[in-house]
Amino acid sequence: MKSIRVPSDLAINGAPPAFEQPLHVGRPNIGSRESFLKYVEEILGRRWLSNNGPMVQEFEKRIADYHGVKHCVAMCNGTIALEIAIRALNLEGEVIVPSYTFIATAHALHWQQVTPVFADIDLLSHNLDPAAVRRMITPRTTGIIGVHLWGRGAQVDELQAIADEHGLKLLFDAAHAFGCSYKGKMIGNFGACEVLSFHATKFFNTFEGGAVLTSDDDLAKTMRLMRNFGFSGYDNVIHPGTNGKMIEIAAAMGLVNLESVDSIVEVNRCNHQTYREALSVLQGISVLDYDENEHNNYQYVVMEVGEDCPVTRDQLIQALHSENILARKYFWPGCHNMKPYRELYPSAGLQLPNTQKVADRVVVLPTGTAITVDEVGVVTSIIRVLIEGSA
Ligand code: T4K
Repeated sequence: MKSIRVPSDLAINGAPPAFEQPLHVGRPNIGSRESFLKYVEEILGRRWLSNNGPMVQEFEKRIADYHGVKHCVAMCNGTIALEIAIRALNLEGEVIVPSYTFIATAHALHWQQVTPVFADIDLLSHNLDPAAVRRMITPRTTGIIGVHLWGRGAQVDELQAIADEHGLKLLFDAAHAFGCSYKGKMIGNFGACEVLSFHATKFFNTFEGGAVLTSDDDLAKTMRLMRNFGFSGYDNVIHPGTNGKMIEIAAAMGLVNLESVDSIVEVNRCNHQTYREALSVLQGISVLDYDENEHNNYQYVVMEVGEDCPVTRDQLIQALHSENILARKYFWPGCHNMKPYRELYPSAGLQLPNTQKVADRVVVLPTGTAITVDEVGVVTSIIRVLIEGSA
C-alpha cells in the first residue's frame, strides 16, 4: 500500500506528531469528581458494596425515568445484559443480527448456544436492512436483535412487523443509544427489551456497566432473578442464573454522570458539527449526520472515505495515527470476518455486500469532553491537508 506523508507544514519528516498525548476515541466523560468522592465515602461508610444496594436501586429508577420505561435492570456490563436478555426471552436456534456491530452482539448469542445469523445493513443508516432480515429467516429462526448503531435508531417499525409476521422475538442492542429517541419516543420502549452499555468508552459510563430496559413486568422480574444466581430471598434459588450484578461504585459513577449528561451531549453535538462542517466539503468524504428531530447523544463522529477520495481509508488512518490521533475503523472487518465466525460460516460475506463496503469506508474520530474544540480544529486541518495535498 502506498503510504502518504503529512505535508510539511503539519509534520516534517521525523518531526514529533501533532499531538504530544494520543487523542483517543472513547476517552471517558467524567462528571463531578467531588460528588463522586462523596458517594464513595457514603458507600464505604455503609459497608454495602454490591448485591442490589441503595445506589443501584436509585440508579435504576433514574435511568428508567430518563428513558420513560417501567424497568431498568442494571448489570455489570452490556454483554452480560445481552446474554441475560437472550436467555430470559428463551431465544434458541438462530437469531438474526447485523454483522456490522461490535463483536459482543454476536458473542452474546454464541455464548448462549444460539447461532447468530448475519443479515446485511442499509448503506445509508448502517443499520439492519429489513429486506435482508427477511431473506435470512429459516424455520430455526426465533428472534432478531436490531442494533441502534452509532445511536441512530434502527428501522424499528419494519423489524417489529417482520417479527410479528413470523412469530419472532425482537430485542435491541442499544449500547450506543443512551438518551436517544426513535420517532420521538425514547429508546428503551421498543421490542421486548433494549440493552444499554455503560462501558468507560460510552458517552455515559459507570466504569463498566450495562442494563436492560423494558416495560414488561415478568421479563424484568426474570432478569432480576437471573442476574443474582436465581436467588429469591435467603437460601432459596428459584431460577438458573449467573452473576450479572452492578456494583455500588459503578452506580455512583452513573448517578454523577447523569447530572452532567446534558452538557456532555452539548459538547458532542458541537464537536460533531465542527467535524461535519470542516470535513464534508472534502473530496470523497462524508460525515454521518443525526436527525435533528430526534434526541441524539452524538457520541460517534463517523467519517466515510469514498472511492473518489484521493487517499484510502487505511492511508488516512495510518497518517492520523502517526500524528497521535488514534482514529478507529469500527466495526471493521465485520463480525462475520472475525475468526470464530469466519470459521463457522466461511461464505457469510456473500450475503453481506453493504456490510463489506461500509466496514471498508468508516473512520471514527475522537470526540467527547476529553478533546477541546481547538483540538478538533487541528484534527480537521490535518485531514484536509492530507486529502488536498494528495489530490
Ligand atoms: N453492543 C455494542 C453495539 C457495543 O458497541 C458494545 C460495546 C457492546 C454491545 C458491549 O457492551 P460492554 O459489554 O462493553 O458494556 C470498546 C469498548 O470496550 C466496548 O464497550 C464498546 N462497545 C466498543 C465500541 O469500544 P474496544 O475494543 O475498541 O476497546 P479499546 O480498549 O480499544 O478502547 C477504545 C478506546 O478508548 C481506546 O482508544 C482507549 C480508550 N479508553 C478506553 C478505556 C477503557 C480510554 O481512554 N479510557 C478507558 O478507560 O471496545
